[in-house]
Parts: sequence; structure tokens; C-alpha cells
Amino acid sequence: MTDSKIIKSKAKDNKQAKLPGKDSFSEWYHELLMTAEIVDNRYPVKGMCVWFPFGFALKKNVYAVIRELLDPDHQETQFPLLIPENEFMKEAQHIKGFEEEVYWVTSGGTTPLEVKLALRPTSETAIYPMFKLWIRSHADLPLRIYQIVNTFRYETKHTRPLIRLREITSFKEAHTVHATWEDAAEQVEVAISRYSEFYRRLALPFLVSRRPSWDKFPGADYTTAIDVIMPDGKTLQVGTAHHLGSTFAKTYEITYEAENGEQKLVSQTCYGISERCIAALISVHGDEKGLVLPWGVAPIQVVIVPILLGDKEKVLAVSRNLQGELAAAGVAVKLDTSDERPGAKFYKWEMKGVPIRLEVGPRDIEKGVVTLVRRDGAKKAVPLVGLVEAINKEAEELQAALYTKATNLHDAKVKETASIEEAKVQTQVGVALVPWCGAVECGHQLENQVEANMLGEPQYQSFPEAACAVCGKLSAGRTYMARQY
Ligand code: 5CA
Ligand code: ZN
Repeated sequence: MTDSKIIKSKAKDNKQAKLPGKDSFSEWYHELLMTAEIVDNRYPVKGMCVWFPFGFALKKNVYAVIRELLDPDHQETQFPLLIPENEFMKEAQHIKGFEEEVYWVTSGGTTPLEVKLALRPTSETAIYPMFKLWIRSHADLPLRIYQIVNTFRYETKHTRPLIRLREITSFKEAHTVHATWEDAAEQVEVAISRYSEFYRRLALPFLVSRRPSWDKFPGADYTTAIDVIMPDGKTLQVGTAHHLGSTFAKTYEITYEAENGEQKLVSQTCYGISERCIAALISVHGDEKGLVLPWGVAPIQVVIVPILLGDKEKVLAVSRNLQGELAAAGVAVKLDTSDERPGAKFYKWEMKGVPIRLEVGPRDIEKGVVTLVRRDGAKKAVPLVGLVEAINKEAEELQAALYTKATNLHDAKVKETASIEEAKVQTQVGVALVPWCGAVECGHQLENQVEANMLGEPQYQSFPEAACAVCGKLSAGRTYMARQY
């Protein structure tokens, strides 16, 4: 019998509340956010959540990855939250897209403001008047900045923690300025490749598609989006990159002097990610025991649970030693010496998604080993000597296993369908890939008849000719269709 089994059999009363099954995804998700202490949804303003310290620690690690990926050629900055009405109202397409979602500040104390102030729903109209002042010549281009800020959107659809918020607390928005339309188009590709790398680091598979014209960002020439398929088969848009062309440049008069002395309009892009990335991470990887976190972003990577039997001092001394060794190697390690029983500790740290648990008990110590339990269930005795290397190797394997598992789930949820009827069936459980000639009219018909949304044309893939599911015209065009969050 292992040390932990002895303890477990002594503690039969150690019953813990279980999460709802993941097949009841919505209940599971809401319960998990509370129990694992990610966000508290009880704040008395609809659509606004409180980050628990543990959730905040996770968010910090996830956003550190974004920063790492952007910092080499973007500069982080910060713009004000409030936007004067006159600036906000300049770009007609933009207003049309956001009008119903803007919160307004209309007074300071009891004094009505002369110029109403918008709480940014996104920051084009705050940033671009400043770009006009900053950009003079071709030597100032390309300009690439980003900020991670809170934004406010008066969402009228059903709000959900991390997924559809009225205060988005962690809106990473990048804004870039270029000399030509082609340079901006290239930047959109760069954005998508950084986001792709970001989601790979989170072990999350995704779809990349070009949004149909009626679903692009207000004011954009086109929008490329990244979607993750959630456990219930609905998709979550977890990132977008927009080619803004010169729409905003015209409105805000952003020009530069070209090498030949000519004044030219700039071309722009913007791309954003919100805490939806954390929602996707939690939803795709989590299980009935709680969170499952990728090694690279877990606030606690290794938890050490001492099994206090026999020579307790010795067990504690070995545990502390290990803790020191792992911390020195840069591992986020926690030694749990609380009064709870080991079983309760196992439960707690599994709920929190800790990738690796080390059980240190007297019998194991005698044999010169500890018991290593991975969050995916794999369990083995590992020699104390060389433990750090062994853990690093396990971490790599865990990450690969997590990605494989998520990819298999993802692949099983995408299916090619030839007809509206087939697409209708498929979008009940996942994503349908449907032949589409590209005509707007056929697109609208598809959405109406399939009763799902068009995510748009898959990027970086090509397909053989097939008959459009609506008009029957032969084309190589396809669109993803899904029910969306
Ligand atoms: N200015 C552009 C690029 S930063 C912009 O605002 N794009 S957006 O409207 O598409 O938003 C960027 C991303 O934020 C979306 O792709 C989506 O993942 C996320 N997002 C949008 N609305 C919400 C919301 N209400 N709650 C949480 N996340 C949201
Ligand atoms: Zn058609």
C-alpha cells in the first residue's frame, strides 16, 4: 500500500461536493468559476465580474504570454478610458456598429458635462486623433502599439462571465499604422500568426476564418477571426484582426509624407483579444474534477503534499528540501502543510488545475522516491535524485497530451456537410463546413435556413469544387457554420 492510500482509507468521511457533469456545460462552467476561484459573478452589476486572486494569477500568466509574443515589435502603451463625444461620433460606420453599446458619462458631480464622454467600447476613436499628431513622415511607419485595458460594452445579449461581459477587464487591443494597404494586410497575417502561437501555447486548437462582409468590424475592410469550439459544440470568437484600410485615416486625417514629398493617407489594422481566452482555456481543458491548466500558465505548477505518517519531521524536511530545489529551478511550487487531510488537499489542488502533485511519505522516502501524480491521472514513483529534470520532462509530456486530447475533441466537432439539412444537423453538435459560392444572398439564406451563424471562409486551406448548398453553383468556396457564443 502506498502512503497516500493508507491516508485515504483512514479518511472515508472525506466527501467533497462534485461539479456537475461537463455534458451540462453551462452549469459546469459557472460552478467551476466559483469553486476554482476564477471569478465571482455575484457583483451587483450585470455583466461585471470580480477576479478572485487565484483567477487573477492565472490571467497574469496568460497575458504574460501575449506580452511576450507582442513585445518584440509592438510598444505597450495606455490611453484614457473616456472619449469625447465629438471624437467618438466622427466615424460613421464605427458609430453605427457601437451606438447601442456605449455607456456615456454625462455629468461631473451635479454639473452636466458640456461634452458627453463615452466609456471606450474599444479605442480607435481615442487613439487615432493622437496618431494624427504623432505621425509625420514615412520614417514614423510602421507604428505598432497595444494596450491591455478595461473596455465597456452595453451588451444586450445574455451576459456570461468571461465570455460576454459589459466590463471587459482585460481587453488587449493592438493598433498598427502602415504606409500601404499591402503592408497592413501583411500585418493582419502577422497578428493571426501571433495569436495562433498564443493559442498553441495554451494547448487550444482553433479555426481561422474570414468573417463574411456583414459580420466584419464596423469600419474595417475585412476581419479575420479565431474561434475555439466549446464543449457544447458552440464556437467562441477568441480573437479578431481587422484590416481597417484608410477608413479611419480619412476620418481622423492621419497622413504621412512619403519619400517623394507627397502627403498620403496611412493604412491601419487593429486586433484584439479579451479574457475570452481564459474562458476557452477553462472550458476546453477542464474536467469533472475541475480546472486543467497548461504548465506554462498554471499559477501553481507543482504542489507537494506531505503524507504525515511515521517520522513526520523527516517527511516535512524532505518536502521542504524539494520545495526549495523546485523553486530554485524556477518552478511555481506550493508546499501544502495545512491541517487538511491529504485527500482533501488532492481534491483542492485538482480543482485548481495544478499540473503535477508530489506525494511525499515515509515509505517512499525510505525507497528514495516520491509519488508523482499528473493532473491527467498518470501516476508513478520518481527518484528524489534528478527530480527537477524528471518534472520538466513530465511537464512537456503533459502539454503534448493536453494538446492531443484537445485536438481530437476539436477535430471530432468539425464535419463537412453538402446540404442545408446536413449542416443543420451538424451545427447542433459542432461546426459544419459548407460549400458556399460566396454570394451574399446565399450567405443570408444559409444562416436563415441552417439556423446558425456563418463564421466565414476558412483561411490557409483550399478545397475542391463543390455545389453551393444554396444555389448549386460550382465553386471552391466554403464557409464554417456554427452556433456562436
Ligand atoms: N478594436 C477591435 C480590435 S481590438 C475590436 O474591438 N475588435 S472586437 O470587437 O472584435 O473585439 C475583440 C475581441 O474581444 C473579440 O474578438 C472577442 O474575442 C472579445 N470580445 C468582444 N466583446 C466581448 C465581450 N462583451 N466580452 C468579452 N469579450 C469580448
Ligand atoms: Zn450560392
